[in-house]
Amino acid sequence: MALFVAGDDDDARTSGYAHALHASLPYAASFPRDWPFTAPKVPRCYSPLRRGAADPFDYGAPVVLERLADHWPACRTWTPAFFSRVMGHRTVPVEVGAHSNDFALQLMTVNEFLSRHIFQTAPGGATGYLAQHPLSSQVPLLQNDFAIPHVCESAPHVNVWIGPAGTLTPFHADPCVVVSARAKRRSPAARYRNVLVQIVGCKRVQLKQSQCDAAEDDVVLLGPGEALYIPDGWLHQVASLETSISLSFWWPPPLALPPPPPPRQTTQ
Ligand SMILES: O=C(O)CCC(=O)C(=O)O
Repeated sequence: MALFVAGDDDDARTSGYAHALHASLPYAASFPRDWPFTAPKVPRCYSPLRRGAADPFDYGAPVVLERLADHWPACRTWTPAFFSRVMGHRTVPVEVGAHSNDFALQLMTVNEFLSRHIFQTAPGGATGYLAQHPLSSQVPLLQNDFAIPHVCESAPHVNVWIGPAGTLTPFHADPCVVVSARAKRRSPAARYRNVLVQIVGCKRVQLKQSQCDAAEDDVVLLGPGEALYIPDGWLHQVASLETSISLSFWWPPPLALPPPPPPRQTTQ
C-alpha cells in the first residue's frame, strides 16, 4: 500500500503519473504499456479553473476536467442498488450482445437488467449495456443529482450509460451511432460536442481527430468525478474497465456568426 502526494506544477505530468499508478492496479492489462514513462497527450485541468487565462480549455481539443462531478450527489448515491430501489420497475432499452458490433436492443425492466447483466453474468456471456439512454428525462428525479456542466454552450442532450466491465463502444463521432448487424441507428448529420462524465467505475477512452489521423490514439483513463470534453467531430472509442455509470452531455457547437461590421466613420 502506498500514498502518492504531489502538486501539479509540472504541466500535468504528476497527475498523469498518478493516473498511471492507479491504472496499474486492478486493470493493468488494459492500459498502454508505455505509461507511466510518457506524459499524457490530453491535458488535464482542474475544472473550477477552466475558463481562466492559463486554462487549456478552448473547445478545439480534448481535455480532462478533473473533479467536475466530485460534489454531485450522483457520485455518492448512484449505485445499482439505488437504481433498483428507485426505478426497478421502469422499462428501459438494453443493448444485449456478445460484443458492441453485434447486439440486439431488448426492452426490460431496470431490475431485470441489473440482475441479468450487473449482479451476475448472463448465460452465454452476452453483455447487456443500458447505453445512450435519456434516463433522467424518463425519471426526472435523477436531475436533482447532477448539474449541467458549465462548459455546455446550450441545453445538452443528457444520456446515461450503465454497464458491467467489458462494454465497448467502438470508434464514432457524436452523436453516437453504433451500427450493428441487428440494430442500426441512423447517423444524424449534425456534429455534437460532448462532456462525458464518469460517475461510477473507470473507463478507458481512445481518441483521434479523424479517420486519417495516423498518429497514435490519445488514451484517457476516466475515474469517478472526472469528465472528458470531446470536441465535435473527434472519434472516440470507450471501454469500461469495471461496472460503470457515466453521463454524456451532447450539444451542437454554436453557429459561427459573421464578424460584426466595422464601426461607421463619422465625418465632421
Ligand atoms: O461510455 C460509452 O460507452 C460511450 C460514451 C460515448 O461514446 C459518448 O458519450 O459519445
